[in-house]
Amino acid sequence: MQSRLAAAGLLEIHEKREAGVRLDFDDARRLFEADLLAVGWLANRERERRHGDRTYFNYNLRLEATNVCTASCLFCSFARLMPGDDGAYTLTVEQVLARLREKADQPLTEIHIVNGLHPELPFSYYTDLLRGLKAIRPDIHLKCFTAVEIAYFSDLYGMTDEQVLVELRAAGLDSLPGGGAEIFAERVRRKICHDKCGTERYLDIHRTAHRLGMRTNVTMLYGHIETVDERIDHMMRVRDLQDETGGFQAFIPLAFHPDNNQMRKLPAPAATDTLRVHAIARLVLDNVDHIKAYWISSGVEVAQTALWFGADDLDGTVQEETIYHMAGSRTPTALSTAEIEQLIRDAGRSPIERDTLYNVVRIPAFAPAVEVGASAR
Ligand code: V47
Repeated sequence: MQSRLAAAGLLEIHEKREAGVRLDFDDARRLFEADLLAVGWLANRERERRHGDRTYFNYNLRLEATNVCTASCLFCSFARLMPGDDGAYTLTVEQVLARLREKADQPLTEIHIVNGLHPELPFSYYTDLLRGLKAIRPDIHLKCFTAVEIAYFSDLYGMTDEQVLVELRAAGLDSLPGGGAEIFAERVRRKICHDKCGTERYLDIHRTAHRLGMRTNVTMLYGHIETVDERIDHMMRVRDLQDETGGFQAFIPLAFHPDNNQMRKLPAPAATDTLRVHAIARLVLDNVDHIKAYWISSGVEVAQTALWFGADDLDGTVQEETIYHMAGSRTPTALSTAEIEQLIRDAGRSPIERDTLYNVVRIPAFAPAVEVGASAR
C-alpha cells in the first residue's frame, strides 16, 4: 500500500494520521483529488483503529407526523406549503401513537421523528406526542425534531431555543437528530434553503442541547451545488463545535436525491463520490466517534461498500421513511434486523445492534438470512 499512497501523494497525510496529527483544510482538499482507493485505505485504517470490524445498527422506527412546511428548500420533495395543499397531511397525536401501538411486538429502541415546519399546530401537539410515546413505551429513546424545527418552535411560540429544548426534554425528548444542516456555507444556504434557520443558529441549538446533557447527530447534504471547499468548511465547523462540546455522536453524509423537487435537473452524486465523502469525513472528523452510512440515502450496496471507506454505522430498520422515497430513493422503506445483520456480514463486517447512545443491545449470533420484510429477532 505504501507505493499506492506515495503515487497518490498521500504519504504525508498517512504519516500525520499515524502520529495522531489533525488534518487541515489543504489535506482535505488533497483527499478530494487523490486516488479513491488510497483515500479509502486511509479511512479504513482509521475506522478499524476505532471500531475494528464492528458495524452498528439499531432497531428504530422513523415517523413524519406532518409534511406541512413553511420553508421552501429547493431539494425537498416531501414538504407541502399549507394544510389543505395537494398531498399535505398532518397526523393527530392519536394517529402517531397508534403507529407505535401497531408495533407492540417489535423490540424497538428508538423512534426518530422529523416533521415539516407547521405554522398552525400548538406547542402542546409536540409535548403531547412525546408524552404519549413515552407512556406507551417508556424504554424507547425519542430522537426527535431537527435544530431547524427547534428554531421554528422558538420563533412561533415566543420562547428561547433553550426553553424549547428544556420543555421538550421534560416531555420525553432524549436527543436530536442531525437533519437540517444541509451545507453550512452561506452562499449555498441562500440558494437552496434561504428561509429556515441559518448555520449559526443550527450549531448553537446543538451547542445548547449538548450543554443540557443531550447527545445529537449532524448531517451534510452533498452532491448538489456545493463546492469541495464548502464540504470541507462544513466538516471543519462540525469539528470545531465538537472540540467545544463533545456532544455529537455521529456524522451522517446525505446524498442528494433529485426526483420531484426544484433541483431535479441536477444528477444524483456518483457512488464514488459517496464513498469519498464518507472516507474524508472519517479522516477529518477525528473527534467524532461514528460515521454513519444511511442506507436509505446512499443505497444498500453503496452503504455496504462504505463500511470499507470509513463508515461504521448503517442507521437502522427505519420502516416508514418518506423524505427520500418521495425524492426518488429506490431502497426498500424497511429492513428487518436479520436483513441488516446479513448485509453487514455479506460486506465482511460484524454486526452489533446498538441503542441510540451506542450502548450494545445485542451481538447477533450468526444466523441465516430470513425472508425479506420479516421482523426477526
Ligand atoms: O434534513 C431532504 C435531507 C434530512 C432530500 O440523525 C434530502 O441519525 C437528499 O437528517 N435528497 C432528513 N437528502 C434525514 C436526516 C437523518 C437521516 C438519518 C439519520 C439521521 C440521524 C438523520 O434529509 C433533511 C435533509 O438534509 N433531505 N430532501 C433530498 N431530496
